[in-house]
Amino acid sequence: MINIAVNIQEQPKELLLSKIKAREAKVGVIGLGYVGLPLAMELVFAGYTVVGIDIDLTKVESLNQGKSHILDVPEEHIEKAIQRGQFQATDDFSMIGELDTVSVCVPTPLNENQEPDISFITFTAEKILAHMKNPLLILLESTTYPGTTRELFADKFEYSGKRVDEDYFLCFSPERVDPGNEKFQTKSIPKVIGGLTPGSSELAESLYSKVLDEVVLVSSPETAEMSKLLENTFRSVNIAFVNEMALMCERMGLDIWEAIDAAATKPFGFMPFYPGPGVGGHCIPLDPMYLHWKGKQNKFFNKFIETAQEINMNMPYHVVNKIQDALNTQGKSLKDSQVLLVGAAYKADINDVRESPSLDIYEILKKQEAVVSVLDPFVANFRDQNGKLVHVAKSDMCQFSQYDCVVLLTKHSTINYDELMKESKIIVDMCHVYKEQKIDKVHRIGGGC
Ligand code: SAJ
Repeated sequence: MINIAVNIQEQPKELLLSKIKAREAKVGVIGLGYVGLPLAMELVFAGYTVVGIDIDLTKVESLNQGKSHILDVPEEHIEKAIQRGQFQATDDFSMIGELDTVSVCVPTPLNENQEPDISFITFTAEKILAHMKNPLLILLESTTYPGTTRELFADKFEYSGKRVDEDYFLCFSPERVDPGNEKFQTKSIPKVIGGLTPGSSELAESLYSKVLDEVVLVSSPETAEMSKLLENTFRSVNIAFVNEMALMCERMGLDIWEAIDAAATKPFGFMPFYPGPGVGGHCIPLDPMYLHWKGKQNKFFNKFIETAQEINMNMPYHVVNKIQDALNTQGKSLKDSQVLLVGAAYKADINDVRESPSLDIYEILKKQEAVVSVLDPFVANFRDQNGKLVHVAKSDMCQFSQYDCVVLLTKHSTINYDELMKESKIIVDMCHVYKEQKIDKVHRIGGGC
């Protein structure tokens, strides 16, 4: 009996499982951005001691001073975690040697050819391989194409002599963080987990079920990778669909917004999406291209993704055409006209400008020699395509009447739209602020006018 007991205890999975259950496992999070930092705090709240690892020393130092660079993570959470000795940030990857589990939350951008850039994942996998000591549970969270977890982790680890279920356990568990979403934060969003082996799934479920409200196990890392891309490609395609419907309604003199609201009264079989100036953010413009790329590797050309990407990427040009048409009604051209863009952020009430269509519209207008200003209560500045810093005005410093055209791009809740309506000469409304259908000076996307 003793021998059997000794054997069970020596099994890497059992050992790790008991550490996780006892909250004795030392857990790590690599990448302390809008995904990694909230996850690190949830692991702390669940009673674990967390090491946060990031390549950005400025971020590391500010975190260790108890500061937060993520709007959704209050500073007092970080301060308390540090005071209790439950959290430390570092740029020293050798700390991986002390860990029992590590969640990888690094960026997966596109390169200049609109193809996956997996350099951050590759870099992190190499660091883990170089520094890991104990049997390590690895959870890749970064949105990526099906096959990444197996190809960039498992294959590399096995080739170097590491054995799954002995030296490491491996899962893909897609991040589903929606920055600024007060209703759904990290803890309350169901977490999909696809393990390389049953042991990997069991360990990941054991850890995350203590941290998050709901865990959803699937049969493989590839299924988990695919599920995340399916979610966001669904969104991209439907946004493109409604953008094209908006252009059609403009051509037909119909009001797309009224049509959507009417369709949305159907209690089943319909889900409203809304036209806009284009698709921004770190997910929707990028994730479908990961799937498109992997499809091509399998000789499958996904026309839906390509068409959606084309429609969404053309919306900024449509906005500039609407501005041009609006100025024409006053006998003006774009050149030398004073144009104010209201909203630099890619969606309301956040400060994120990544892939924001507002920045594309800014560049197109500059090329047409318009005089462009930008207003955004949440964004202080951004860099233009040449890397030049563009200062952004705050709403209370803006005289709307001084502009030939005011363009509403992001529906921030803190802007005084009544004052804007009163003072502006012409308005191009891309985010349905003014619902009235017939106001001469308001030009709406998908509007009846
Ligand atoms: N957009 C439209 N019309 C719509 C919805 C969005 O034009 O009907 C535009 C937005 O203005 C924005 C872009 O699309 O520019 C993306 O908007 P989003 O609401 O999808 O917000 P994101 O980019 O923050 O997407 C995240 C995603 N979360 C993750 O990937 C973990 C996405 O899966 C969520 O569905 C989304 O948040 C959400 O629902 O808020």
